[in-house]
Amino acid sequence: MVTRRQFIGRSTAAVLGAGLVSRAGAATLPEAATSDRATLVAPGLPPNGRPYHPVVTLNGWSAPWRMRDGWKEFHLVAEPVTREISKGMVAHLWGYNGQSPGPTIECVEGDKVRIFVTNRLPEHTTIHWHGILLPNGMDGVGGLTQPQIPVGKTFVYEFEMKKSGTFMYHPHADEMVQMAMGMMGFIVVHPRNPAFMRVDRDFVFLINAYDIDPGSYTPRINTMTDFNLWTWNSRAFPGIDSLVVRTGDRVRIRFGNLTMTNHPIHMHGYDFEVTCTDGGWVPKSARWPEVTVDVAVGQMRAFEFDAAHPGDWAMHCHKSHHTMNAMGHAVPTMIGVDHRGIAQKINRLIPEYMVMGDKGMADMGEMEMPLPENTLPMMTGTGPFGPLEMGGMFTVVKVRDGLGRGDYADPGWYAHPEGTQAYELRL
Ligand SMILES: [Cu+2]
Repeated sequence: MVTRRQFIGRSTAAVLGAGLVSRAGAATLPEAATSDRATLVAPGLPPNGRPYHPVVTLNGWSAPWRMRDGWKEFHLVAEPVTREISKGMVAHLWGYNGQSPGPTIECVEGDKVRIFVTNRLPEHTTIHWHGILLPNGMDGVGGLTQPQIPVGKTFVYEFEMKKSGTFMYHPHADEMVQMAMGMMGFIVVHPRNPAFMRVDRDFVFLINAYDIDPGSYTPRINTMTDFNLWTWNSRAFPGIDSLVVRTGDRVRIRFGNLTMTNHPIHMHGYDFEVTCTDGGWVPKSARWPEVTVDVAVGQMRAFEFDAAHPGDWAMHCHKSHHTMNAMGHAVPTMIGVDHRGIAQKINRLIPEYMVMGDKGMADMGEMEMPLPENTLPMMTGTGPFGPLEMGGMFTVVKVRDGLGRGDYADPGWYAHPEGTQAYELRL
């Protein structure tokens, strides 16, 4: 775990050391902090400007800013990045400031923001600020509201954050390619009144998907629906951070969908209400209880609950193919097929041949078969009771008594109180 101070210190050194900021540019360009890792950075309080309660980006971090003449200045660098999708697999993506997604931008309603966007991609780009109310010329649609940002150039976006809420940023230039390559980031505009919609823990992530053939590193950018890696913040289970929560906390979980299909996000153990969309806060009178919230392509949702029930509560996309990692979808169903005779014959020719899938696919979760280079097992992850048989868009909300206020460290597995767990009937 790296503190924000260490983080900024190290990244400043890295940026200056690499000579990325010219002497002339340094006078006007704020530093572009960069990260080469996929670990959660526990939030720190804002060092200046209006006060707010920061969000926690799963497997990510928030961008530092510079205050100058009443403007909050951020610097995003669009560039090729390397992202670890989960242990055992890395992807060559495009992103911002060293990672995909880019750093979360946090600011406060009423802030004037100036965002410098430097293009270090091999082709032009722009950034669109999804859901933000702003002057038309700041909307970032290449060709429509501005010229594309050429390779090597920096453009400046300036606007006032007129309303608080849940937003995101992504290119509006060669969009299919650039989003398939991982270019996106989260924006949170906090309410001017810190007591409004106040929560104790506020988690954010973007829903994305990649199609990366086993043994390769770069996504297939022309894939429309048949992706093989279903990710949150470009991470697949078991690489996705747990959401660590203290019993009694008011919790908000915000997510946006930049894939090519909808995702019904389901959390166990609680009912909750959607309190915010990318259109704004949902009035109390318009909310209803849910345990699954569907998020369509290009939508954002935030739901809230009071963490009254300790435990390890699964949270996942309810499309069961989205809780699997790389797999072939054209494999025949083997359930019920009697292949005893044929297996013996094949074994004479190929001694390693195994019969699989005739009773279901659960054995895939246990078996440690050799995999091709740079891919993830279809079903993986181990819990206190054995294989979880999951992958992709799955993680655990860990609700625990007595955690510290800013403590997001993994508390381990839940210890079930006696008499509260399913048990085997022994006659
Ligand atoms: Cu899904």
